[in-house]
Amino acid sequence: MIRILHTADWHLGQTFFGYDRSAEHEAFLSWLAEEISRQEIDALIVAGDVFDVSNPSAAAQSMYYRFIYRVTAENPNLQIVIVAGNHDSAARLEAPLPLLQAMRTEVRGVVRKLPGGEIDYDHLCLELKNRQGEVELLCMAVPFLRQGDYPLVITDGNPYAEGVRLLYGELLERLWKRRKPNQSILAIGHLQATGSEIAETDYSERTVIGGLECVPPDAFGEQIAYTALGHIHKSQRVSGRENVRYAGSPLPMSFAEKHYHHGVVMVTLDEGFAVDIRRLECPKLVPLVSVPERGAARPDEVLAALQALPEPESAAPYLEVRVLLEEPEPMLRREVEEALKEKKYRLARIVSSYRSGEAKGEEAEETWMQGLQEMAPLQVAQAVFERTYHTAMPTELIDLFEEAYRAAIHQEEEA
Ligand SMILES: [Mn+2]
Repeated sequence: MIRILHTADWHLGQTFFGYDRSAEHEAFLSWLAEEISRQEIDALIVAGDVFDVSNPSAAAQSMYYRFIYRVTAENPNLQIVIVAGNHDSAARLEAPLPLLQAMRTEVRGVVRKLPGGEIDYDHLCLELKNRQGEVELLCMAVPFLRQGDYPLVITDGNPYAEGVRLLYGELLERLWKRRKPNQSILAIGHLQATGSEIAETDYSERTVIGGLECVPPDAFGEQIAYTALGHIHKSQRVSGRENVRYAGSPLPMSFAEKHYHHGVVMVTLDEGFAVDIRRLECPKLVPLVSVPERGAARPDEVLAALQALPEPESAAPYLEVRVLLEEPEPMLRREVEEALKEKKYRLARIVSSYRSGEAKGEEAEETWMQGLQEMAPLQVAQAVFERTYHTAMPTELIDLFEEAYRAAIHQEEEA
């Protein structure tokens, strides 16, 4: 028997609308350290996006190393496997590997190539030991895959999805060959699986438009006892499969995630199967509050609701204010701040929606334009196109836009 904790998307160093979150990250890591000891965890699996940005601050890095040192010192048999996510710098995350290996911690960020140019599959295969010190878990530690990281597949379909499927297939074949009957197989990945549920107004997951970069869940073969995924912040099973999961982020990354249950997944594996899978919910240190609770309201209603906000019981909540406006109101922010002056709330953002000028009659009552913050980049481009040319954006342009968007995001991540 071997027991793992699956977590992902820590986004250490993230600020929330300018507010420092280190207290929340510290609280999560200290809760996680306690759970690792209490639940007698053999291996901690971190499925990518350890840091929020590719060049994390000294404070964020220090928090990360202190955590690894603490849990491996407190639990002399604990093993850790970390893969890089799209927010991490693959090379930077791997740089301290020689030191981390001394603490039974493996990191995979870069997909290495053999001298002949073939993918070094063996480097992505790891062995994890049970309490008795025997290898019981064979692990494919796959980081977020960029172009060139996965095998090239000539296909009419989606070369990314097919390449990723082939890569996991190759790894599974290798592991299955050397597997002993009592050993289980674990897959790790940082990707978007087809059919996974994301928050519609949330772009922190950097969901690529149009579902082009989705990986079908059958890429993870039936012989895999458990697939530990990262990237999507909402904890979920993939396509109803109990043993293919996103752990979800431990902290809400946006207001769209405020109703999620944030936590980690504990999995017990035995004789080739995940015999017990349960979620451990992590404590929420700072609440997220929206005024009004749903939708948006007129300025006078919003200001009255702000004045009526109860005193928070613990840490000052992050507050989102959503207003419906007839026309721009330059004094609005001042008035909102004034209403909150005596209150222990952290104003994160004011989202304004305007009545759409073109809508007429009854329709006008219901038609409000979304604020820019609520829209995906493609939606913004489509709206401008429609307004300018009075016709929908043609598919070729949508494709070009998506390509340009991906290139821009990629450059930003490489930077
Ligand atoms: Mn990610």
